[in-house]
Amino acid sequence: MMGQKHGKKLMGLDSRRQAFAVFPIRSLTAPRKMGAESSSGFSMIEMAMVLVVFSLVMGGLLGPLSAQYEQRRRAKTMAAQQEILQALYGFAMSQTTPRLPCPDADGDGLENRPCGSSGVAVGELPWATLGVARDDAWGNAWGYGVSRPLTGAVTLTSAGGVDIQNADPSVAAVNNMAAVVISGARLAYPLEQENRDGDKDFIQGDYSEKSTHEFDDLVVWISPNILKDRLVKAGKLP
Ligand SMILES: [Ca+2]
Ligand SMILES: [Ca+2]
Repeated sequence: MMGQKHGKKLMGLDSRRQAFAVFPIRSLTAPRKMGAESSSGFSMIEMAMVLVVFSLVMGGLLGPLSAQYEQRRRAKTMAAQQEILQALYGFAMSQTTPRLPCPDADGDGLENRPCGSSGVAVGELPWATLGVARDDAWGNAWGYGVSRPLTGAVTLTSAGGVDIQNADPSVAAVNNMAAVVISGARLAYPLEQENRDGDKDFIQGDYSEKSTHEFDDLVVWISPNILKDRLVKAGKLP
């Protein structure tokens, strides 16, 4: 009897164990599968929401961020242009006969002289001759125009020949300048063609994205009056 009871008990245990042995497999796999499905379903909704929020945030951030980078490039380029002007004044003072350098005509950064005696010589800035940055912040070579007579000698009676109109036609042009240095900046707009056509006329202006008035070139120049003043102060002109 005992043995039978014990045997039944054992059998009962075995069957419970079997039941447990089966149940955990079902109970652990089945609910997990459900959980996995529901959590992956939730994740997809969540992901979609995250993506929407992300794109909204990035859309809102990228515009100002790229504008900020662009602003930094413009500031860097304007600072480089001020250095170039100082280098041009320094170059003029350092010559036995004070003069401005000719443009670089073959891309080696050195002036190609002589470059004529009348009108305006146009080319790239002789950055290596001057010892300044080779490019603007966008990697463009600097454009350079110089009044040819001033590449021979600057005297107290020298006048320049570089004419710089304003992108805003209501603003007066600056005519008869000694030299001009141009950064094409980020884009080449139709208005800016005047800065690349190789003649004595150039165009400056405020940054503009206004349709048909787009302009982003950065243009600086040397007035012959300031050049002469510097040369007198340096004792190079009487
Ligand atoms: Ca431009
Ligand atoms: Ca022109």
